[in-house]
Amino acid sequence: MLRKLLKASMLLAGSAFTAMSLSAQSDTIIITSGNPLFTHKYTADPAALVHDGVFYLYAGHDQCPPDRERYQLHEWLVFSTTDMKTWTEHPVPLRAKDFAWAKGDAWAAQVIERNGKFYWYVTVSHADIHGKAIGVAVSDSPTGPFVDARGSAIITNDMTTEYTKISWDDIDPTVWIDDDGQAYLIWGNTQCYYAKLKDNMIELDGPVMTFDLPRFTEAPWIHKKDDWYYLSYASEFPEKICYAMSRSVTGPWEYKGILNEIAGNSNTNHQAIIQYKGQWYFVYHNGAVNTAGSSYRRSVCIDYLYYNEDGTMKRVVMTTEGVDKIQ
Ligand code: FUB
Repeated sequence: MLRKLLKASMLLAGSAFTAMSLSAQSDTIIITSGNPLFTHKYTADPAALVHDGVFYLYAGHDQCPPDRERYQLHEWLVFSTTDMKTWTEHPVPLRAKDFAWAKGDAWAAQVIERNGKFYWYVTVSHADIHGKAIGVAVSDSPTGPFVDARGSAIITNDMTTEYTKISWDDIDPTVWIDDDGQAYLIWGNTQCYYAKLKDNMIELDGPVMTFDLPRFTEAPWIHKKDDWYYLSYASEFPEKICYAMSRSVTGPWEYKGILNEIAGNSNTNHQAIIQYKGQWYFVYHNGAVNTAGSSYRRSVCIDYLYYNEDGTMKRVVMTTEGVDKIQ
């Protein structure tokens, strides 16, 4: 670790945007000063993982050129911290082109660990089957490098046409391993889908099923606290984050309302929720970095998440100060 730190170059948040199009070749230390976290490149669609006492943040890299207004992401990024202020950006761990069957679009994704391996479920566009698809990559390390675990998509658009004819409904995977060891893949746009995963984490173990969630747009995320399961998701457009609660990961889900309001200057508002060192964190993105931030040039932010005594969640207060340094 010490050698890595010595090798790393220092990059202060708030520095010029010249590194935006560069890929990290070695570990880079970034001292963050608030929200948005990073100002040297655009980061979107956060996912979070805590492993061996380290907080890992995964994000898509928004690379939309100045003369375009569209989602343009070719790779995913990984950052880690142990104090919530000093972040290490690791070399790019995975690109859309690492899936030979995909034609691009590094959309939302999530990493989960099982039996010492790290599985990264990603959204991409399929090269041969019209529409978005979900792939899964694997690594022995949370920072990669990751490789395609199957050589094919685990979910394709033609598997869900009975629910909706749109081509972008098979996006935004989240994965949950329940207390009995059963893993679930949950995803969707317009319709929220779920399916059991086999123990190998790279094959479905049953049919595609659906959750009924009011005004569901996309970005499902499952977490659990005490005996409650929480399914948070992006709702309507521009997106707020809403959530539902259940005693079981397969529902039924009871809608509980808005968790986070529309995030500044971005139509999307893609959340991850995780506990680290005793504190709950709400990770999301907005379009508020520098003067060029927008719905297609997004930036990850982190704020605190608090619960009420009955287990419901308090509405998130989005801040520019962000969260405090911890030991
Ligand atoms: O980044 C592309 C798409 O925008 C994601 O897949 C959605 O969740 C939305 O944030």
